[in-house]
Amino acid sequence: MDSQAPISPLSTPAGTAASPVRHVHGACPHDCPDTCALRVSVQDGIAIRVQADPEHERTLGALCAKVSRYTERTYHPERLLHPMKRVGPKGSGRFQRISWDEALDTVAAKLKAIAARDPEAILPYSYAGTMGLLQGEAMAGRFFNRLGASRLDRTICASAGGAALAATYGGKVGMQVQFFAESKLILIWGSNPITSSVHFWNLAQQAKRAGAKLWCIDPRRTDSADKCHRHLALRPGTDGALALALMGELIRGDALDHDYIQRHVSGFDKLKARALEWTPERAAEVCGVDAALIRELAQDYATVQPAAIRLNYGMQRVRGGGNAVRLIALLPCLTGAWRHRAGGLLLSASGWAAQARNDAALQRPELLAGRSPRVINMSTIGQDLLREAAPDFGPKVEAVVVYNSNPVAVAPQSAQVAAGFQREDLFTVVLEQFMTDTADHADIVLPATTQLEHLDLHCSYGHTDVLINEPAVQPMGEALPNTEIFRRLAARMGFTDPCFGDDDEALARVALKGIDFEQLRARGWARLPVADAPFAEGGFPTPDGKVVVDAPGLGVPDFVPNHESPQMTPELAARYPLAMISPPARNFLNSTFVNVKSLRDIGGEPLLEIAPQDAMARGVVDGAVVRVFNDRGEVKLRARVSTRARPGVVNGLGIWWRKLGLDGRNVNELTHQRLTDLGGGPSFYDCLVEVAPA
Ligand SMILES: Nc1nc2c(c(=O)[nH]1)N[C@H]1C(S)=C(S)[C@@H](COP(=O)(O)OP(=O)(O)OC[C@H]3O[C@@H](n4cnc5c(=O)[nH]c(N)nc54)[C@H](O)[C@@H]3O)O[C@H]1N2
Ligand SMILES: Nc1nc2c(c(=O)[nH]1)N[C@H]1C(S)=C(S)[C@@H](COP(=O)(O)OP(=O)(O)OC[C@H]3O[C@@H](n4cnc5c(=O)[nH]c(N)nc54)[C@H](O)[C@@H]3O)O[C@H]1N2
Ligand code: SF4
Ligand SMILES: [Mo]
Repeated sequence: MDSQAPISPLSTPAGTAASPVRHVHGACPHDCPDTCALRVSVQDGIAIRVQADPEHERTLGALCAKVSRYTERTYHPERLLHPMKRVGPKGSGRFQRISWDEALDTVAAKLKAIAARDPEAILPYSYAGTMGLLQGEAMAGRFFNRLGASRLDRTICASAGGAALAATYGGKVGMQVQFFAESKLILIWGSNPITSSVHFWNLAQQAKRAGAKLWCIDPRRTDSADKCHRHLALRPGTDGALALALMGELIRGDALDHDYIQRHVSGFDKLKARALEWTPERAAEVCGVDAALIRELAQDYATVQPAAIRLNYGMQRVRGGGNAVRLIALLPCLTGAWRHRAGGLLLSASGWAAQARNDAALQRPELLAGRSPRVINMSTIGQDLLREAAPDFGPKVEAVVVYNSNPVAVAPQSAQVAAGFQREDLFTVVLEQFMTDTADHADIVLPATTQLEHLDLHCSYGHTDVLINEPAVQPMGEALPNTEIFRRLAARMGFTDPCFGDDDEALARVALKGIDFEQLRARGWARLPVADAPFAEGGFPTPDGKVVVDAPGLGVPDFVPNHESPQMTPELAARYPLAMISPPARNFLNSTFVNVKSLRDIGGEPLLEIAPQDAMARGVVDGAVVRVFNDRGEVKLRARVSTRARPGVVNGLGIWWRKLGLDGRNVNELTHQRLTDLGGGPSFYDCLVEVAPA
């Protein structure tokens, strides 16, 4: 369908003189740590080009391939341009155009009727389709607070690691990304930056050219692993064991910074005995790697400074993800790596922006008026949509309002998620730009604007700048910003609180503290005040400024094996001997962009990488369609026999739209809804499967 003509002509009709090109400050809206500043070129009301803002240092002069083509998204022939109501069975994707009046009246009438019984039977479901402060939880937050709807625990990506950082450092804080360029040793841990953080990768390359040694710690031999000096391909979910062995080696070799530990780490003695139990040989057994490689890594980490760790969320999507992050986060505290601005660790920088964000001014928690609605974890949406009312649960979910997310594709254990969204007695509203798997299940679809059509403000979890995104063009068709949709819905619901009258500019003006809005507007971005080496002298955002080893209620961190592993479930491991991970694909962003044909063509088909010996043992040949299955279900993928997969592990790449897959499903057919040790996160990469020729 991508072959249809675009909605708006990108060229000027013959015979008319083109007006001058105007440049607009933009920000990339996507869930990516790089948060690039955009320069949008507009001519005759049409966005003709999206480029890097050359003035913004962190954008390093270039965008990724996906967002360089952002105009293809805005002018995509399949954009949703008007409200629709479903006319076929749920999931069939058969819809009919309706007016905004009919759409809003229908939604308001339904929500009012449910709220009259119990507003907690209504659930918002959103994540990071846009990371914008306005089009995220601003007007939406006000709306659901005023309604008293169930609250959503937004755990689907980063909550295990986030909780671990909070327990250890006191917040989501870390190194400033630009100083990785000066590091002499970089551990790229659970991250594939060529795919997921290409600007960080650029900095790591600068360091490499200046003589730094790069390690990649990842079960998959990624493009990034290929370009590092060393690759430690451990089994999924064994990072905690590796971290303990590294610590053990640091202690045995007395490579500790005793002064830093004494002044800035509390409770280290409690960890010492545990770490000493972990030799490289013991960890090698658990991780499935060579002990010599662990020794070499420990030796490098003990002797090379400045040493920096780029941790990413890939490694915390397993049962023990929280404990593993706590252990890894302690490493730079034991060697005093934090003394250098090019040393330490970066998992998330979003805590630096927390001081500037005024979420309460946007979301208005006081509209709850003393109510404290139940909380539903977005990572268990499958089972929760199928639950009946119960004292430990509350009312059955009767309505879901989805925005900025595609749960039918991205949430674990899709069979349950799809069954939940197919419930005939569930009323589903989806605010979307495209007809996703989730929109297919809606009763009412409401068309949302893209980043070129609305105002927004952005913080970053990879750097410490804040950005503005000015609307570059008029909304396409009848699409509206999320803010405006919730504003109009509020009016239909009879919510008369004055805050529902705030326009987007009014929201933008209260969203950030300590940032001059006019200056932000003029320049496009502003820098938060963060020290170059923030923890050189301790001063972590914990109550006493020290790093925490023995966290209240959590104890001392330890290695925690996977939910599905030979240690925990030997019987299951015998039937399903392969561990499946499903990391992001380079040309998609989660399930976003799967419908952009030029990007999908690069991805080809949903692939399963399988190691040659595992393929041979199963009669699987390269290029064949295989069944990948476990007790939860089955999905068909195209096998790629490749040493990118280590023995015993298969890699199912990208989050494909189910309907664009080989059999109307994707890898989340196989994942489960058990949660991580900390933060209640999903354990997508903690999943045993078997593979057979289809
Ligand atoms: N192009 C692109 N960019 C993206 C995304 C995308 O989908 N596409 N997604 C965005 C999002 S939502 C996020 S959260 C970020 C970060 O997203 P992440 O999920 O951190 O993505 P990656 O950088 O691909 O890192 C994941 C890496 O962890 C590896 N891995 C899997 N299990 C384990 C394990 O148990 N231990 C270790 N050590 N490694 C493991 C995988 O093989 C993979 O290479 O990226 C963002 N950027
Ligand atoms: N198997 C497996 N599953 C995973 C992961 C994995 O690695 N493996 N990764 C997980 C991770 S890290 C994450 S973050 C989640 C991501 O999950 P989601 O946040 O749901 O991400 P997307 O799939 O990108 O879906 C976002 C949707 O928001 C829409 N959108 C974008 N901007 C707007 C807007 O302004 N208004 C409205 N109304 N809609 C908008 C887009 O069109 C898109 O369909 O997936 C998780 N699922
Ligand atoms: S997806 Fe990431 S790399 Fe690409 S433009 Fe957005 S912020 Fe930059
Ligand atoms: Mo994510």
